[in-house]
Parts: sequence; structure tokens; C-alpha cells
Amino acid sequence: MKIDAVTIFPEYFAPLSLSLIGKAQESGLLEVAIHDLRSFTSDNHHSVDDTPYGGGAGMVMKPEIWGQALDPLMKPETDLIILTPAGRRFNQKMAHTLSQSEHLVFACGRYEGIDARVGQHYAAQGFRVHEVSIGDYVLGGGEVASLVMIEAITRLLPGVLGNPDSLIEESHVEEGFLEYPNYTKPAIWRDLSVPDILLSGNHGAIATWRGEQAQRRAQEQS
Ligand code: 6GU
Repeated sequence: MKIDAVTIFPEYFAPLSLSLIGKAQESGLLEVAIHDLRSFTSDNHHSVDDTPYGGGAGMVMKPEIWGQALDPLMKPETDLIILTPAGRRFNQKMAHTLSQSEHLVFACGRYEGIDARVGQHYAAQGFRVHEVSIGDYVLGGGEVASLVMIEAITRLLPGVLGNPDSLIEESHVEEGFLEYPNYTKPAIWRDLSVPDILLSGNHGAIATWRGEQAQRRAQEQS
């Protein structure tokens, strides 16, 4: 998979060189390129935003700059992801769908967002365009949201996870079941014991108990 991200804060993406995503790049499973939006400006002030038509607070990111930045990245196989709190809510199902893509481009908006015609334009050109939010709260920009999506998507790529069995177990998350509580050694820590059933060696009973626990958690959180 190839990932391009366009941002006015390229430094936000430094963590992509760490952990599983860093290793996936070293092994060639994943290629990531970060592009500085300001490098596509042609005015002396390198301005990327302007006041909104119709008035109101805040600034809107200018469409011409985004066009300059995105045109060279867009290919027939590209999925363009525009980060906006008004977008469709990101979830595990979307992560699976996007993990099938050959090429993701993340457009990180700041201020009050990117001029609405940018998404409109690329959709009209026949590209797959997704306006996505990661939840019901407002971030300062799309950079952190992109990192969240990139982590959720790339760990689904074949070969990225150390133990692919993790993916099979967590498929329950997508079916509306949350995970059961986990324990490791020691068996007693600060007067708290691990539930006896987990030490029983009875795999059938353990599976049943975990199912009940997961359901209880799901109920508590709904
Ligand atoms: Cl994608 N962007 C911003 N600015 N805020 C958000 C978001 C995105 N998703 C949730 N909140």
C-alpha cells in the first residue's frame, strides 16, 4: 500500500516511523510520503487560508493550493480521504474496506476546513472521495485523525501484525462485541486475584466466561 498525506504540519507524522508501521515501511509492505501544503503556495506569505464567503468566524483553506498539492498524487487507484468533523464516522468496517486500497491520500484540513469544492472536484473527476470524521468531538485539524486511521488501516495489511491471530479474535469488535478483560502474571497483584476460571485449564469454560464478560462490558457501555 502507498499512503500520501498532505498537511501544513508534516512533523505531526513523525510517529509513523515507529513500531509496526515503521517496520512495515522498512520491509516494503507500506510506503508513506508526507507533503507540506505550504510548498504548493506561490505568494510571498505562503498563505493557505482565507476568509469564508458568507461571513462567519475562522478561515477556510484555499482550493487552488489543495488542487496544486493533490493533482500530482491522484491516480485511478487512489482513495482520497478528506478529514473533517462533518464527515462520515470512521469505524472498523471502513478500516477493512480502505485496507483493500492500493493508494490512500489523506488531505488534512486545519482552521474551519477545506473549501468544499475540493472534494466535489475530485469526485466529479471520477475519483473515490471519502469525507471522514473519527468521532463526535472537534480536533484542531485532520493530522491526528489521519494518524488514527493510518494505524487502524495498516495493521490490517497482510504481514504487518506479528501475530495475525489477533485479527481473528478482534473480529468480534466489528460484530458489536467488545473484548473480555485480560490478565497476565502474577496471579495476585496488590491483593487482586486473576479469576480462577482462567487458571482452570478448561478451555470450553474459559471461552464461555470470556463471552459473558464481553457481553457484560458491551451492556455497561451502551
Ligand atoms: Cl477528521 N477533523 C477535525 N478537525 N476534528 C475531528 C475530526 C476530524 N474527527 C473528529 N473530530
